[in-house]
Amino acid sequence: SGSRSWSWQQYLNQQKAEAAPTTLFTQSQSFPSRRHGFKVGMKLEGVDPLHPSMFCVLTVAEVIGYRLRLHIDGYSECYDFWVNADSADIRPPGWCRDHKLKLDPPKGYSETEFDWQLYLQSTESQAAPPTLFTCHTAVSIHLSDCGFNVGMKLEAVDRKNPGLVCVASVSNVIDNRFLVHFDNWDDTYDYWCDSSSPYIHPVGWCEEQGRPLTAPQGFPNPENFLWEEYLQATGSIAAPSSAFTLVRKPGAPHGFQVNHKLEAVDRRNPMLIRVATVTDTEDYRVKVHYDGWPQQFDVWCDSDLCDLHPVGWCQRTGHPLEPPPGSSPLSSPSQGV
Ligand code: MLY
Repeated sequence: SGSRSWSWQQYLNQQKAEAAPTTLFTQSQSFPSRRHGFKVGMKLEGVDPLHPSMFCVLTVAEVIGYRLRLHIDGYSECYDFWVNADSADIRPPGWCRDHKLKLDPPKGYSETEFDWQLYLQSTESQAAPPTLFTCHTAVSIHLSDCGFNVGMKLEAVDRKNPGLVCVASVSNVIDNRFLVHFDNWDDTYDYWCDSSSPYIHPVGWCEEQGRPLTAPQGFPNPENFLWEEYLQATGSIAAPSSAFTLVRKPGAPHGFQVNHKLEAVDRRNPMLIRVATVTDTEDYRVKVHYDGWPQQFDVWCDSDLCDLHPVGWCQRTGHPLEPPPGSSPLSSPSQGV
């Protein structure tokens, strides 16, 4: 009931604050251009968020507005995760086979014995039709050359340890996105990005910048790491510097400003979207404060994170919006207060 009578317009007036302009949001953060057709029970393939190198078998477990809770078949519900319906990380059944990618089968199935047709029959479930996916297979053929190929080496920020720039490889390429993998580390540090990511640099960047480069795990005397020798020893080539397309402008290129209001997925309870405020900015990141919550819950995120949305997104997509707890109850015309 609280959320029914809560209104952004009144809240913005009362707080003397501004909504972050919709032009600052990327396409995947903005208002969707069409309805989605996903239904609970449909099966699909997608990237495992905890192991970004793996595609796994998923079931739509819950649909709220434009967001889907996905379940990894055969595994505990504690691994369920939320995506927007237009996520680039989800694909229709058969997609991995068609693209010669390894699909991690549901727990209990071996890779060789897993067969989608039989699986759909035995689980009496429906494959999510390919038309529901934003990234159609046909498109990928045209966009395939992003300049990064599997095996190419680069220098990349370890986003779990953002102080480190490390020796890394391109370990997969899909459409215009590729998977960054850190040499000799497990895939839990991997991430998907495109050629404009601020977290990737060509071989030699650290030396040029006078910054330390973190050698591959277990590298004998890492302080003597030399790219030339390493490329030769591993029989690999550097990603060409022309493939890195970030054009760096000074200042915060995203345009978000302190006090801009927006709607943000709650990082601790990703089922919820909250009224939020930008409280600090960096070149490619914003600090998000959940209105009405202590500052200790503030989170830094990439400005293009698909869990940030313009004011009005929840209403437009049919998702509940969590108003600030304890915000003074606002009057609504229907209540005549
Ligand atoms: N202290 C961390 C550092 C891991 C860094 C991994 N990067 C380079 C991919 C640890 O040892 O877990």
